[in-house]
Amino acid sequence: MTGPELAEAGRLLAAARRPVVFTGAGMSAESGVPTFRDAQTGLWQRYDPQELATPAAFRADPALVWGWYEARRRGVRRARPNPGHRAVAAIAARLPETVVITQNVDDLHERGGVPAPVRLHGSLFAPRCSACARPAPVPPDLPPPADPPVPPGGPEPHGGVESHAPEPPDGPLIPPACAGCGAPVRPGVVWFGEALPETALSAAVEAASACDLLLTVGTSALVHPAAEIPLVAARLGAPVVQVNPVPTPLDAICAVNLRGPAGEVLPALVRAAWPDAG
Ligand code: BJW
Ligand code: ZN
Repeated sequence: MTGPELAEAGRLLAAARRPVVFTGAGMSAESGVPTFRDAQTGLWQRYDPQELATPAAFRADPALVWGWYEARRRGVRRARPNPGHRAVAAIAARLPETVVITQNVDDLHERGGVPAPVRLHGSLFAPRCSACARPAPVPPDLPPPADPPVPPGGPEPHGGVESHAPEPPDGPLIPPACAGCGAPVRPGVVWFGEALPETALSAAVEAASACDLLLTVGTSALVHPAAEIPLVAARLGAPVVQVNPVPTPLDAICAVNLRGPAGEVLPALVRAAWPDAG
């Protein structure tokens, strides 16, 4: 990331009234939540998505799949929003028409100060019946550490993972039964081959069509139809600014590519847009 690129992105953000912030797994990487496709650390380097993230995988081995998602949910509960999540919340506070669209299934945007992001791929915290779709309670677990309050204008708390009381070991876990029909409860996420939630997808397309800036953060832009959201904005003339340490298929349509981690680049971008703020 160079000074002129940051200055240009800051100028675009300061001029925007209806920005969209479109996020992927890289947004939460500095909170300790693994991405999917990064070399060394990505989940799909260690696990086969066909065995864990498809409806057929759940039918074949519900305990394997449920146990894997419960372990990930516990990991997310221990994680804290990082300065990038706080910076997205600062943008939304400054520009009330901001729409945050996320592919992430964690709850770090909410805990970072964005109350209702548009969720394209569901949530680890919304289990439902695999047969009748009745919402099911999130299994009880130990309370997470409280997120520290952000002092107005004060230093931003750092993200990261905190350890706390002992938890069940990772591994297969028989899913609870639906209170309505008795079928196994499944994670409330969108698996390969499943349709995205219609309301969320329409809201995302509508926001991307109407935005005057799209900021894409921490996504490889390989998974469709989500990856088309920045393309919709670009096609209709909105500038696209990308935050990612490495190139992606979106590079070519971006007005500015800010190479670097979200937890550092986004706070710098907010400072570049509004030098007088906090
Ligand atoms: C940092 C950083 C830091 C690191 N700071 N950055 C068109 C073409 C080809 C295929 C298809 C197509 N249309 C549909 C398909 C099929 C398929 C698909 O896209 N496959 C491709 C992978 C080939 N899509 C689907 O199946 C979708 N459904 C569908 O199309 O349904 C059709 C249908 C219609 C009607 C009826 C029925 C069906 C569903 C896709 C669901 C995706 N689900 C997952 C799992 C969710 C649950 C779970 O968590 O387990 O969603 S897959 C996974 O990928 C997850 C993510 O949301 C998604 C996107 O990944 P993301 O966020 O981009 O992460 P990474 O790891 O790929 O990238 C991280 C990036 O961060 C990298 O670039 C790093 O450099 C960067 N980074 N550190 C900033 N600190
Ligand atoms: Zn049911």
